[in-house]
Parts: sequence; structure tokens; C-alpha cells
Amino acid sequence: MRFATISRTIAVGLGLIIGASSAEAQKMYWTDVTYVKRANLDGTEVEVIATGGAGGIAVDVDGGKVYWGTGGSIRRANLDGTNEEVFIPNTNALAITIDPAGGTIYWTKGSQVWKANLDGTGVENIVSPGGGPAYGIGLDLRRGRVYWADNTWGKIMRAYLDGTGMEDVVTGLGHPWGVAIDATTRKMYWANERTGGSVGVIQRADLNGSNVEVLITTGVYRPHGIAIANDIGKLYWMGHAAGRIKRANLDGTAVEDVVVEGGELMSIAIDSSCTSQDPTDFDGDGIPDDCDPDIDNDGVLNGMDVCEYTPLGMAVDPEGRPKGDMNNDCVVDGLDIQFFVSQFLIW
Ligand SMILES: [Ca+2]
Ligand SMILES: [Ca+2]
Ligand SMILES: [Ca+2]
Ligand SMILES: [Ca+2]
Repeated sequence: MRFATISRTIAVGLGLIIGASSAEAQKMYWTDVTYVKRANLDGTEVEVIATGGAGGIAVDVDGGKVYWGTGGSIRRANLDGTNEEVFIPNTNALAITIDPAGGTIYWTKGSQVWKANLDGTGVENIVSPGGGPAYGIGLDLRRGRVYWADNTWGKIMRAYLDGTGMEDVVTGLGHPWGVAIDATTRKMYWANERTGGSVGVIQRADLNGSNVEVLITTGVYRPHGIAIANDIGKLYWMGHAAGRIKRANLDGTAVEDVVVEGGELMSIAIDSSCTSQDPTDFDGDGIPDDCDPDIDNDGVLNGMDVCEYTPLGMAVDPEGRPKGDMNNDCVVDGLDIQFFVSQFLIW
């Protein structure tokens, strides 16, 4: 998996230089109410890869699998649709996202968030907020959080990857649908399918919920799914009411149609969902920090680490703090000895 990530990054880099052939072109995958389809990012080569879509969709390009919800189960197949199988039975996955490096899938079922390992084990309900359906979900692996949009409550919520720390991030929205996270720029984008009397807007905010802005107001067509293609700096969304896949620059400019097919378009995923504009790789494991669920390789997930980074190779306690860190500053040095002695002197 590690080498696949590296080779993928190299392939993308070469593709930008020499012009990728169609066989290597990045793809977008989507569900409508009947099919699962894919196409190149410029909208060419649309093909049906499965029937029975309607729910969420996510791509694990390193593992070579696409996952989608049918209403009754999560199914998966190879990227070309072959070897289709039931992955998780008896669940209605409205939105799906994948942490390829961590080998984990997250999905919404009603207002709940569930997770499982990509080998199908460890199925777990991590939060049950009790709102309406959540059609959008996204991961900020760098800070170890999962985000989702409650369509009825009109808000974006988040929690740590184990479900603890659930909180509202943005409230008072109309009916938010898809959510896309850009960990590098610390921004989240969402599709608001109805707000006030309008047929929807595309919005964004900082990952902590501040600086909410309306990015795109015209030609959004009651937007549903949304996804970011970091390699080309584009934002894609499903124009549900017009059967169109639209895209724009990340600042909202240059809005254009990419696919015009009719039908009710639901969710979209892009096969670079865990690439990053920032190549920083603190622990040197080949996974950029933005995509690495454990940046310092201490075995504790980002967001659950008490210390943001622990020295590589240093023994840590179960919270991700270096052993021997007496004064809780995440560094083991002479200050810890001073702290220890001062405690001793007090007694
Ligand atoms: Ca790394
Ligand atoms: Ca790591
Ligand atoms: Ca860690
Ligand atoms: Ca210390």
C-alpha cells in the first residue's frame, strides 16, 4: 500500500508533465438513482460500472476498489466494476469515505456514523446524534476527525475518529448535503441543496467552522454530492436538479459543466481523495501528513495524540506522550529532571 501511494504520486506527477494517457487518467465515480458510473475528470469516457446506486460512494485507489451504497448494503468492486460483491450487508450508507492508509471505511446511516476495517471486520457505530439523514461525510486525517452534514438539523458536525468529542461545527444552514475536506488548506466545502428560497449554494469554511462564506450561487442546481480534485485544484459537485456534474476552481471561479446526462445525480468520489498539496511526511512512511492517520507513527491516531508529534522511535504511553515527560510539555529534556527534583523537594 505504501509503495502504491508513492507510485501513484509519481504517476500523477509525470502525468502533469507529459500529459497522462487515457489509461492512466484520474477518474471520478458517482451514483445516480439507478447506476454507478465513472468518467475522466474532464467528463470524457463516461461508463456504467454497476447498477443499483443511489447512496454514498468512495474510492480506495491504492486498494483498487470502489465502494457504494445501494440502500440495503455497501457493495464494492474493482475500479472497472468487475468482481462486484456485498461488502457490508444490512446498512443504508447515505455517504461513504475512506482512510486508505488506516485501512478504514466510514459511512453514515440516517444521522449515525459507522466505521469498519477494509477487510470487513470491526463494524462499529461511533456516533448517534439523533438528527436527520446525513448525506455528506469527510475526513481530516491530519487532525484525526470525521465530519458529516445533518440535512435536517442544517449543520455540519464532527468527532474524533473513535466517535468521542462530538460537536457542532457550523449551524443554521439550510439543508447541507455533501461535504469535502481539504486538510492542506484547513478548509471544508459543502453543498447546501436548499437555503432560504434558493436552489442551493456551494459554501466553505475553516475546519473549525469559522469564516463561513458562500462560494457559488449560480448554476449549482440543488447540489448533492461534492468532491475535491487536489491535483488539479478543482471542486466537483452533483447538480442534482439538472442531471449535471459541475466543477469550479477552489475559489469558486470558472464554473463549468463536466457531464450533462440528466437523471438524479447523488454522490461523487474522486480517485485522488487522499492526495495532498503538501508533501511533508514527518514519519517518512511514504504517506503525506495530510493523509496519514498516525503522523508520528507512535500507534496513536492523530487527534487522540496528547502530543501533536512525538520524537520518532521514542517509547510513548497509550495517549501518545513520550515516556519520561514529567512536566507534560511533550519533550523529554533537562526540564523533566528539574521538574522531578522540584516535586521531590516539595515532599
Ligand atoms: Ca507519514
Ligand atoms: Ca504514519
Ligand atoms: Ca500518533
Ligand atoms: Ca518534558
